[in-house]
Amino acid sequence: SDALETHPPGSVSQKEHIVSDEITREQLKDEIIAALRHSRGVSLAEANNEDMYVAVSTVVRNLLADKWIETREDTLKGNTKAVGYLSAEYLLGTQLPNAILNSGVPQKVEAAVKELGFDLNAVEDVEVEPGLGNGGLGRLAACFIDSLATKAVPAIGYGIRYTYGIFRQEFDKDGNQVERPDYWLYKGSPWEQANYRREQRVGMGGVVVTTKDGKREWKPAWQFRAIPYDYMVPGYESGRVGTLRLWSAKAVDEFDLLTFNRSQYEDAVKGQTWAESITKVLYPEDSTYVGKQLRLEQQYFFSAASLADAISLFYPGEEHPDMTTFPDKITFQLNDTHPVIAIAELMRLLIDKYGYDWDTAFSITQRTFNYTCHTLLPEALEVWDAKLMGELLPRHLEIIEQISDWAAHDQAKHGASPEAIERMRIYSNGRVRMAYLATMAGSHVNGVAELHSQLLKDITLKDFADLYPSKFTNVTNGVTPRRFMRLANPRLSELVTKTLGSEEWLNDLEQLKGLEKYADDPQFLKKFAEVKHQNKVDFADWLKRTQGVEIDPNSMFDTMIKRLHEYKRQSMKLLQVIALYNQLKSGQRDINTFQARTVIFGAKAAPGYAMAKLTIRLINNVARVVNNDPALQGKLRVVFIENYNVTSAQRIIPATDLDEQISLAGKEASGTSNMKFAINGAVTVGTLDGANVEIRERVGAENFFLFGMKVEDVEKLDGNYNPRSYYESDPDLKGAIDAIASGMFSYGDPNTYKEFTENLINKDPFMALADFREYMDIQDKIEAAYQDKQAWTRMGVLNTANSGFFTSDRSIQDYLDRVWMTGSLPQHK
Ligand code: T68
Repeated sequence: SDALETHPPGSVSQKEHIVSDEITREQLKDEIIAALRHSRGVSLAEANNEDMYVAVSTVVRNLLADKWIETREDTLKGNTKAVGYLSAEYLLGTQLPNAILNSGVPQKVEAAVKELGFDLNAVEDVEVEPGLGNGGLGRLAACFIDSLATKAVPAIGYGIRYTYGIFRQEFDKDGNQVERPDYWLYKGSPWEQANYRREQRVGMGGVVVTTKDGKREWKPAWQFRAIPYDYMVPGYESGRVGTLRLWSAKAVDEFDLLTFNRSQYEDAVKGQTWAESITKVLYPEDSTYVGKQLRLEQQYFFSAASLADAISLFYPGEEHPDMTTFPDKITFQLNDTHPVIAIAELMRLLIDKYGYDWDTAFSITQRTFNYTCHTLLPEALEVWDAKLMGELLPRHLEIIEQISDWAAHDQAKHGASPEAIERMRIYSNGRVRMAYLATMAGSHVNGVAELHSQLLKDITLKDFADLYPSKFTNVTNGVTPRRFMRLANPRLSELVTKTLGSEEWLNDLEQLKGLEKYADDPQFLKKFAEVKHQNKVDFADWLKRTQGVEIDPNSMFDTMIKRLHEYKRQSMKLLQVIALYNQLKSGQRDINTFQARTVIFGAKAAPGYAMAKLTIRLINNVARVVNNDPALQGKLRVVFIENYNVTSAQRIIPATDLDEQISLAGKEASGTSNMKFAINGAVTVGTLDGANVEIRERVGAENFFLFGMKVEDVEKLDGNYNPRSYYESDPDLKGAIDAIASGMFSYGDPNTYKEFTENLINKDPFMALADFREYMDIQDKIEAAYQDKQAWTRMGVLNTANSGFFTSDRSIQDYLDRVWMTGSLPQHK
């Protein structure tokens, strides 16, 4: 009945169905040629890679269309409670390779493209990835919708279709990060489909009035159109295709028509632009809260549109739906606090629109929502200025005030002290605390790794956990092995499949355990090492091609890829590199016996985060100095991948020997690249932080290089930490910091990095100096271990074999069992 019956842009097939499993290679070729002609207006002879990219994408979409429609129909039957995943970010990565893999006929597609005279890799390279997220949180959402589809869970991912995704990073001649707009849609996207029949209206501003019958009614000052753009989310071998629905803002036409006369024409056009500005750009801050009005507008815009969509999907055409059944039809997962305003919106709809009393409305709301927290940093918690919220969403603020009072009451009933109740206030002193709102007005709260969930209970949300212990649970993050193993590392995937005898491990990742028995098989180790080497050669070629940098595939690839943040401690890694450099230069370390290393960084910094940007500049300049010093004979190299994103992660991870996960204990909620590296057979050097703890437990302490303070040590040191004492007592550390301060990496200018060095010596908020010595020492152990190539490879094998737990399929199963209390649709193969 609803949506999506229109053909995708450029659709060519007038046939009823293309049944993917039955299609032949010849038919595929015909379809592709037809798509070239009809959607691109070119013949096969004229077509370039871009034409081919669009044509193949169109044909693959067509292959998936029936399953998409069928999955939607089965979801809406309502026999199995659906999942609504609410996330302001989805860091999807490229779509074509994943869609081909999940089309059911990947070999036929590959063969067809080849026989048409094209190189599929080159065709795939045309795609610009939608960078609709900052980092871990957005990528997690993308892994989760992949796993939901693969596990045949009826689900809709809801989010925002930003016109500009995360900025494209360039380095200027001084090594500074320059942010360029990411207009990823400049050539359109064959993967999205505007779905006008499911358009919604979202209001903002205005006033609340009391009606004659004593009800409160919100009169918004203005309205926006919310246009959904739908993306297929093909499951791996599940016969299911889920939906990602991203909202785009547009002006309401009527208003334009009203103002459309000669004098007001300009104003009307302005209104249009202004409306569209809501979904214009992704905020590039990944870990500090910015209380910008536009951000709250984005949050409310997509939350309100998504709720309205869900209600109209499950109660089509009903003016007075029985909303007491809503939580049995769909459960909403709040990905961090960004969509938490949805709680107040559902309350508003239930009370003001559908006429429920407060208690009934609150009970429905509580049963509908669950909340995932992704941080421990206090500065990341969203606390909205009540005045701002009241101007934008006056009725919602009223409702939140009421929830806040209800919460205080309920806490008292549960025996909380007046002081505790004060600390737990959702709304006080002109501030609205979104994490507290989510905790009180939803059923479950979860952290994203065991340690993180424990710290949430012990510190961040302690008062709540003491009162409502059963609300709190853990769901350790996971990553999709389809993208991060099968697509990113085809060589290792093939070796695993041959060794295990089937491809079942790809949706039952614990089967990797079967590799353990080959950990001492020299033949297998040789093949495993060969895979890694080939991946390194490929990566070196790619780096040469794209950045003009040459690296040696025989050196150890030592990688740190993640957002740039002081708590993650890229600075500590850099100090180690400089200390190494000093030792090699002074002869304290023998260049002849030194294990050649390529240190690979990839990181974007929030544009307003000065220290992070200064660190980027320094890394680039250390690279310049080190890489051009002939005394090192090329044995130590530093490379900074420009514009690190999902696409480059897929190239770097399979080529890495050593993975750096060196955050200060208690700061990284989970980390997810650590999981991707382990699955791909890299060895981790890391602190006991986030999911590192669980990775180490599973892969074995002897296959993980642990160093640094534990959470308890950090707590003890807090308050009387004196970084200068470490600086003064450790010659390597002093030498590294002094080298920076001397101007060695700034053409002799001692001022360029003054803030960097002074900050470390005097403040060092994330205690890099305290962990430096242990970090240097563990790096020596790593260097020694790497000399025994077979032993090193064995460690890699045991990492791969024991990382099956870290599939996002398992995370989703945990959510199903512990949070959502729902299951799967029958799989339709
Ligand atoms: C990350 N958080 C955690 N936040 O840092 C990481 N924040 O430990 C964890 O593995 C990952 O989430 C998945 O759980 C983020 O990535 C953001 O990107 C973000 C964006 C906007 C506002 C706040």
